Amino acid sequence: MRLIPTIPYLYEHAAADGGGGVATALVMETQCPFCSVQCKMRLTESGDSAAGEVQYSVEAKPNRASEGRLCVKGMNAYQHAVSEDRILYPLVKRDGQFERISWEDAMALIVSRFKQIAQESGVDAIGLYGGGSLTNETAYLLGKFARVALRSKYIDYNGRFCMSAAASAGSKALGLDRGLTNPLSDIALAKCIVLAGTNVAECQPTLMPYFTRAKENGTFIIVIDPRETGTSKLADLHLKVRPGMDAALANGMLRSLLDEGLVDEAFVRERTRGYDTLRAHLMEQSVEEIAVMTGVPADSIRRAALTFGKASTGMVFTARGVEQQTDGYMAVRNLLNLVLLTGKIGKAGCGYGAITGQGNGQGGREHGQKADQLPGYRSIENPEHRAYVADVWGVDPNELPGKGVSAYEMMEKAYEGEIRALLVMGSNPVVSNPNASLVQAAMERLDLLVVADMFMSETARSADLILPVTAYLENEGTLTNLEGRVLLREAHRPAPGEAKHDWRILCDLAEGLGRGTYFRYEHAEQIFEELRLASRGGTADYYGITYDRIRREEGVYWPCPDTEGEGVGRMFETSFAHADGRAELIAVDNHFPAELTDEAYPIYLTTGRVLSHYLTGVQTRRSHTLASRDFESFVEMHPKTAKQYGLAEGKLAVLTSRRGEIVVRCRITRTIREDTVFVPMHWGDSQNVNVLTNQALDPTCRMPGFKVCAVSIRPFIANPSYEM
Ligand SMILES: Nc1nc2c(c(=O)[nH]1)N[C@H]1C(S)=C(S)[C@@H](COP(=O)(O)OP(=O)(O)OC[C@H]3O[C@@H](n4cnc5c(=O)[nH]c(N)nc54)[C@H](O)[C@@H]3O)O[C@H]1N2
Ligand SMILES: Nc1nc2c(c(=O)[nH]1)N[C@H]1C(S)=C(S)[C@@H](COP(=O)(O)OP(=O)(O)OC[C@H]3O[C@@H](n4cnc5c(=O)[nH]c(N)nc54)[C@H](O)[C@@H]3O)O[C@H]1N2
Ligand code: SF4
Ligand SMILES: [Mo]
Repeated sequence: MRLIPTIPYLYEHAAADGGGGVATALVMETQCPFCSVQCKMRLTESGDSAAGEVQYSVEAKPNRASEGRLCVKGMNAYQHAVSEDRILYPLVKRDGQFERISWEDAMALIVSRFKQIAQESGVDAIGLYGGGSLTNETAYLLGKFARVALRSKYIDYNGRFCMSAAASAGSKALGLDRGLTNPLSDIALAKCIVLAGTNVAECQPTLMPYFTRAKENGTFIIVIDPRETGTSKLADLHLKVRPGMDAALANGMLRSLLDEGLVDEAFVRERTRGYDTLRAHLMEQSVEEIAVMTGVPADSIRRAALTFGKASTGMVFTARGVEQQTDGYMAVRNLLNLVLLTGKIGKAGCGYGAITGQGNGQGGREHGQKADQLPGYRSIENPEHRAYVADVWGVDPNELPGKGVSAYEMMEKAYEGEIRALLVMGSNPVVSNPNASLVQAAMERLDLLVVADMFMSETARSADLILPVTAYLENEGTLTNLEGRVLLREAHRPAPGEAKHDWRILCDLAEGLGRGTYFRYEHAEQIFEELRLASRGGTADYYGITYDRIRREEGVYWPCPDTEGEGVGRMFETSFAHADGRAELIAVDNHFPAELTDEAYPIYLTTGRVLSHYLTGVQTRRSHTLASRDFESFVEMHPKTAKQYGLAEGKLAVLTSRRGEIVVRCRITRTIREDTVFVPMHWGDSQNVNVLTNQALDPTCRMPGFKVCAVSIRPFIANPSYEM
């Protein structure tokens, strides 16, 4: 790997030290750019940059969540940031080729095209698409930019595919959505833990010791997953559910609780509403029928329910396995029913956690880059909320647009021509959206696609303009980890080439659009100061949090309405966040996936992650250490399934769904259900699994059903002797 050409400040250091080739070091206290744990680390860059000899060393730094651990992604996260693949200058596409363009010309071009498109088709013809890797400051500013600079209603972000089911379920059931309702330290106190559709071992590896510690204390761990994973190795009981059937499985568990008299009547009476309806609904459920639907034996369903119900303390965690379903909202609600009926929330060792995904998956969903949201988790449809935020922004509330549509629906609008220009900041939608072929076509049809990224992602390739942005080592800002703890990521490395901070790009564009007076910031902290005010009094209240306080306290939990008071670690100890203080129970039907298997497409496909790669792989594939661990995609398949379709370990398989086909290599393992195959999501082009996935959305939260669609499988080369 070659490093980006030269790092001027190292020259300066060398010269100051007496010049020519003297070794210097830059020590960076930073945090990992990848998952929601946000592990802290110290990165040291040393050597002689003049001679092109630069070395890096990484040390984990203790902080409360990671306790001084780093996983393999964190250890190697510097590699992509310093790689020569970084885009260093703005690029414009002319005659199908990218050419260097100055920032001034790039901005002038975007502004004139935005103005022209708005004039011809209205402001809603311009869309914005954000991401959960962006800092709170940028995410906040992106929302403000859409509503104040462009005044377009079309803004959404990749968190729609990530957090929307759990977020809407938490908001409706508990009155507030904060990923974990407890501090991580509560895990060791839980006597029974349900891990539903979450693969912590590969996705938040530095959290595993919390669960192993619990296990050492005798905690009973129940894993719900169609596959065996690093996480299921912890399980005392593994329910290998048929993909998409978690809501039904939870009904089986709830009915068993009722049958055994394990409902916490006092808690249900005093702290919830809706029990009578739920009870009547559960009395109509049959555990035997549910066993057939879900593929989980009735005995196992009862055992899981009894163990959880009888345990003195317990926690339920969900992640994308349960949530990325066309009934993801309801599936999470039913697992929340389990928590609430047993009274296991708001006490030490009791609670619910939706394990957040992206680095700022939590903060990114709170401050306005979602179609229907204003800062502080306020609603763009609520007149009081609009008035409050408009006042902070100094605009007339009537100027603020209404709510737009969800991420995939924006892609459909681009395909249909209603959205004509799109600015993508912090996402690679061509690989991460369902039904990716339509999304690719939508990008091609846009009159103007602007992508702000560090790399030439699959989406950037289709862009008319690419704007180079700073990476985590260069861009200061706050991120909120999976516990709801707001952390400050300091930045020490100068931007390479002409890369700019995301927020700076938004300010410059606003200036060009004649709305610069609302976007005058010199540094990230000024944006955070405004965010504090804009979130004040909202459910995600950051008012009491300041950069200085975060530095002093190593992170502060929200809600934190007061600069003196503590943030809240364990939530709902005495009341829930609804006006009446109660949590809401709800009757949930036994939903089936939007697409069932049939003769033509006889196998379920589920998708997810592996340890060494991150999301669409744009960053991790540019790290030689990580890329070499898994250099291509694969399909995980049971030996019986492989035999049935003429496949074997290492052979290439063609997977076909109603939407398209991909070619991936077989990994044969007994650890997956026979009716299901698994393909990771980290590769694009001919290995992009989202070419296969179904665009059907959850009716409540608009989450796509990434975790189940129907496919057929065949060998890539029918005669095995020809295979490479
Ligand atoms: N290494 C790595 N870590 C990551 C990421 C990454 O890309 N790579 N991404 C980050 C992000 S943004 C996210 S959102 C999180 C995701 O974290 P997770 O949600 O834990 O990860 P996934 O692998 O998508 O899915 C989890 C499990 O769900 C199972 N599953 C599939 N279908 C079903 C089903 O129908 N029901 C149930 N109960 N389980 C099912 C899969 O087999 C898988 O083991 O990880 C974060 N951490
Ligand atoms: N089939 C299937 N599809 C899925 C999922 C699944 O489980 N299965 N999971 C879904 C989930 S949970 C998620 S979160 C999405 C994620 O999907 P994407 O949003 O597409 O994920 P990333 O690969 O993180 O893309 C981020 C892009 O932004 C760039 N980037 C990183 N940091 C910054 C920054 O600070 N500023 C800017 N401007 N750019 C930056 C990266 O280089 C990269 O190109 O995928 C979803 N898609
Ligand atoms: S990927 Fe997640 S667990 Fe691994 S070092 Fe980064 S923040 Fe920590
Ligand atoms: Mo995610």
